[in-house]
Amino acid sequence: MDTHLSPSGRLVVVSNRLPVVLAKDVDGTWVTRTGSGGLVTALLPVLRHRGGIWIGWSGVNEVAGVDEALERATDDTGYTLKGVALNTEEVNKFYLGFSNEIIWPLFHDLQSLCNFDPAYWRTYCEVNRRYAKILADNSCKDDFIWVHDYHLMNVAAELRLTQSRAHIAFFLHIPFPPLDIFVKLPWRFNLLRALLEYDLIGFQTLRDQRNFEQCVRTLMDEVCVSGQGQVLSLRVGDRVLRMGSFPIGIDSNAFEKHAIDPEVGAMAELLNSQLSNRQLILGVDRLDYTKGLPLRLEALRNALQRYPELHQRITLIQVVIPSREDIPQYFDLKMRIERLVGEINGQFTRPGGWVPIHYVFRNLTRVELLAYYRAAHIALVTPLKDGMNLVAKEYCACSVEEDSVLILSEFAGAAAQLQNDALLVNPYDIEGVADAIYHAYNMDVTERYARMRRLRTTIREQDIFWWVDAYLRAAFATDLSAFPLPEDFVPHDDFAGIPY
Ligand code: ADQ
Repeated sequence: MDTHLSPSGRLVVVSNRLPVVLAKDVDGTWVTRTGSGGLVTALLPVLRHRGGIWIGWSGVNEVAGVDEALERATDDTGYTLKGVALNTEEVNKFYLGFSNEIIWPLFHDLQSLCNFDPAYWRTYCEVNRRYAKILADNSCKDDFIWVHDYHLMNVAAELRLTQSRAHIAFFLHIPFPPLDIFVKLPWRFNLLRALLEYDLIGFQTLRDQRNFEQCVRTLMDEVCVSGQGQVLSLRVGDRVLRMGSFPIGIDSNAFEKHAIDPEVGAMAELLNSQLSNRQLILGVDRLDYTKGLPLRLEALRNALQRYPELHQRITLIQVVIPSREDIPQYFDLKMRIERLVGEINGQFTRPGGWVPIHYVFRNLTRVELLAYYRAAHIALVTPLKDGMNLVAKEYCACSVEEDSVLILSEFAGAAAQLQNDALLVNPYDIEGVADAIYHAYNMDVTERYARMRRLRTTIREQDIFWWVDAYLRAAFATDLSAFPLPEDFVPHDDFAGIPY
């Protein structure tokens, strides 16, 4: 998988957070637990094999004892963890401020929610400089440096100021917005110039890549884009860099294997028996305005109004994972969701019997999450915009009976790969989503099998290990024609509802 790295080169990963969670033991010493996300699963084996470093914020404000705890966590692993210290003000202005009150809404096409506070930008630059300094002190020119996500877009530019010539690549996990939206950013030129200091810029989808390309072509005279395929070449003065789209996958095998655990199976069976043979519709989302939860609930209400035969035959279990509740917008969103759930349940519940929406607001254990995935007959994944959306892929991987249906927003990155076999919907179209619910409910089992089998095959073939491999190949390949466009690619200005 990692044969593309230069022979002596280590892998240096840089992300906002380290891949471990720190907590205090009863005696006050720090203990660490390895995170469980797909990125961690994919990159830790490469780090173990090649050696390397993961640089990121520890997630705690204290510094005493943290370095020692991180050293203990990687004693015999062959790689090291390097913490970046952030104080409370930096967390507020860099993380909650610039990253989550500006870039997050703007890049999800919700510019009216942005708070373009100039102080946020200054702290973002300072914190990115700190990451770059730690990177400069801990890497050498043969290393392959891989920076992740929107919190750290300035790191390459800051690193170049230290005269570093290391190979430095970037992957954006969230969407890249269209030109008309991107230009609202007061620091649009600074940010584009900073991104162009990377050697490879990776996006989730061709659509994100094309948005970036249009911004660069329109706003930066000195940039020349060339190439035909999925990985393009950009010349900026005497520098040449690359950009490409690499849809992130999941550790599909691990999900499939865990989904057939007896404990998961028993819980899934219990869930279904409690729903008395109704079809279970599942939503699992972090509390976030990009996930389209109020519109999804309105769509369910619309389906129940227009298709009375669905009464008592379907139940929506909507799981909302608590997130950023101390931010007023998120707290308001939670209130809105809870009011809607109350209204819809008030409208349709039959006392002593059917309740159309079961609302769960808490973190789930892994067994619970997998049991919900496995038990559900239909998944409703309807974000207004999403870089990829891993829940859609995890749901399919866990649908081991292969008789379930995925309803997916055409504005989720995952739709580029799953569009042929999911039921694609526009999340803003309440009647359209309601029709998709009705369609999914009535879909016969032969069609369900055929669609879900193909979805699972795609997800299995393009898993997280395939993604790491494709990214590293694009970084080091000498011949970019090895990256042709997909056969169903839609030409540049042709929007046919297909999310490239
Ligand atoms: P993320 O929020 O990191 O987003 P997303 O794709 O939204 O990832 O998936 C959510 C993840 O949370 C899933 O992996 C799911 O299993 C997990 N999860 C669900 N319930 C949980 C729980 N109770 N506790 C802990 N984890 C839970 C960013 C972008 C996405 C992109 C990903 C990956 O915003 O668009 O898909 O990165 O690139």
